[in-house]
Amino acid sequence: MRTIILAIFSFFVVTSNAFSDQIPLKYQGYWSGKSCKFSIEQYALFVGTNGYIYEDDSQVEFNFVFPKNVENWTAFQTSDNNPDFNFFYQIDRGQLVERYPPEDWDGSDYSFLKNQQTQDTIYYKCESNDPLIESKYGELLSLLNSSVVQSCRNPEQDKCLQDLFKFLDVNKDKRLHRAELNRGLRSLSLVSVLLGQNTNDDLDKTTTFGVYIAIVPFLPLITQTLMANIDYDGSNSLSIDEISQDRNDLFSAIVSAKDGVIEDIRSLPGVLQNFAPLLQGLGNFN
Ligand SMILES: [Ca+2]
Ligand SMILES: [Ca+2]
Repeated sequence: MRTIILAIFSFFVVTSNAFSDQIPLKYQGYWSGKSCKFSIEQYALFVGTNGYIYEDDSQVEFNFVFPKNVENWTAFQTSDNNPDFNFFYQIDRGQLVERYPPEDWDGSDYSFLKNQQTQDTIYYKCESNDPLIESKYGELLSLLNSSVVQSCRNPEQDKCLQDLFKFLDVNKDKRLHRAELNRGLRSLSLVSVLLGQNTNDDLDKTTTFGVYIAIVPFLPLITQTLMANIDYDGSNSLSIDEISQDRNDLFSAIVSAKDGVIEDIRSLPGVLQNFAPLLQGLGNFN
């Protein structure tokens, strides 16, 4: 199971291999227009320790980022240096200023940071997350606020596993129950789908959510397989000892379960290409 958990989180490691430090605390939190109500402002930005999620009336955008200081601004660079997501931030009188480079930017001329050529976006700091954003992305927001991504980008596998366990163990009873495993898989799927749309310009947020909602019914099948093979003491829950054991015999069971799931998923839209290799990884890592 340790290798399975790591296979799942190698997904994060792969997408985040260029991380440096965490995003500075002053940027972390929930930002929007003055009223802080998404229904009024129609745009919102949540910044966590290692990534952000942005939503407006037409799109939703998620990225793991690593921050870089450039002339009193903080660049949120994505691990693949995607030029579509080159945003620069600064705090000015308590407000968050977001600036982006001019079109056809060469990637090295930072003069636009001094001489503004594009329209800045201004965000106000909100005391709490908008309930609408919280209900849609709550699991993702807690993942962004947890230490999981930071730990799992390092080769220290024990720390990754422990932090992942803590993140999954919502009621803190040191046992993972089915609902907690389902929640973990839902977070992972949402990350997978949101990152998948970054390489596909044709997707709007309705399509993205359609894909996510299509995945969700498959997740309990994966949970069921994990539980059936790893709950060694029959407690109907997983302890950290149980998920820390390497048992080759469980791989054959998982391979047969995920083959069925992948077959079903292949009939879904192409954005799931991110998700299928992840499931395949469950059988390939050992
Ligand atoms: Ca628990
Ligand atoms: Ca157990």
